[in-house]
Amino acid sequence: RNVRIIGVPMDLGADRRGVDMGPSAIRYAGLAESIEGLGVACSDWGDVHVPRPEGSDPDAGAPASGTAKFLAETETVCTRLAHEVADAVADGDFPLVLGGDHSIAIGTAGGVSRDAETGIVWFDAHGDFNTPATTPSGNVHGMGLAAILGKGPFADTDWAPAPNVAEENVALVGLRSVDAAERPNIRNSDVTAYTMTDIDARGVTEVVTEALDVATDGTDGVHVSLDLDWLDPTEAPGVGTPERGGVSYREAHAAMELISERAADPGRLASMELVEVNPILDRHNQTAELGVELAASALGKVIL
Ligand code: DIR
Ligand code: MN
Ligand code: MN
Ligand code: MN
Repeated sequence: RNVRIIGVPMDLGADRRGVDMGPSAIRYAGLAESIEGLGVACSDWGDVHVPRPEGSDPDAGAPASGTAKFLAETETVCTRLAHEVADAVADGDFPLVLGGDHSIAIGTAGGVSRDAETGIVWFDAHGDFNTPATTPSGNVHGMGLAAILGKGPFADTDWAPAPNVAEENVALVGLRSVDAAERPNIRNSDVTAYTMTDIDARGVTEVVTEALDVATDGTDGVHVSLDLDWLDPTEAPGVGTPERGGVSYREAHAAMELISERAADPGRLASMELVEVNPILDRHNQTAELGVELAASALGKVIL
């Protein structure tokens, strides 16, 4: 399968500026060359157009209760991205989406699940399970998974809930920062959530194997959503909301190698996205380079 790179220079869903440069930073770190080095064909389809925050109204499109900043623009961007991703899948390509803040996952998940039952493994320090009623920040990047699953006011929109993603097929991996009001949103859902404590106790191999079982059970394919703040900030300093106590370099690679094993089973890995890379906050593009390495591992890089 041909890998199709789609950039989304989106920063409207997060407070820290600079994450819009994530796609450039990841390309600069050698993504296409690295994939081609695996013997996998790769084409770069450029960036989805994203409006600038200057000149945009942060409150436009916000639901009556609570807040969700730049929701009108987020809808526009995610609708465009969903179209691009669905086109890639229809053409038989593998969509590899580069963020941008994590709100873009609403578009990726919508596109990849348009005509296929899709499981999701969501690697993140955060739950991204806030709704406009529970968000402490108003930032949509903290609501992406709730939107994909049609929680709260997202249920009534035609763009946010992913068409073919069942909660039972969603696993979160690596949680260590969940807001007090967000917690019941996760608890009262049918997603499976693995915290860093689970990884401490059971090891990354067992946890990720189980997460993949959740995401592949009865589905046509799996979407891997990789928020780089899943890793410890010592490895991935270039993110907007670093949280101490994340997975190590070795653990992250082990997880991606497990994903690649599932990809050997044709069609199981449906799509992947790398999000929240912020080169302004980074050290010498270290986080983008790490993202490239992890994508290569997920796509089948082997040592021997
Ligand atoms: C926080 C931060 N839970 C919020 N979320 C982040 O604003 O909703 N998600 N950073 O990746
Ligand atoms: Mn089209
Ligand atoms: Mn996230
Ligand atoms: Mn996060």
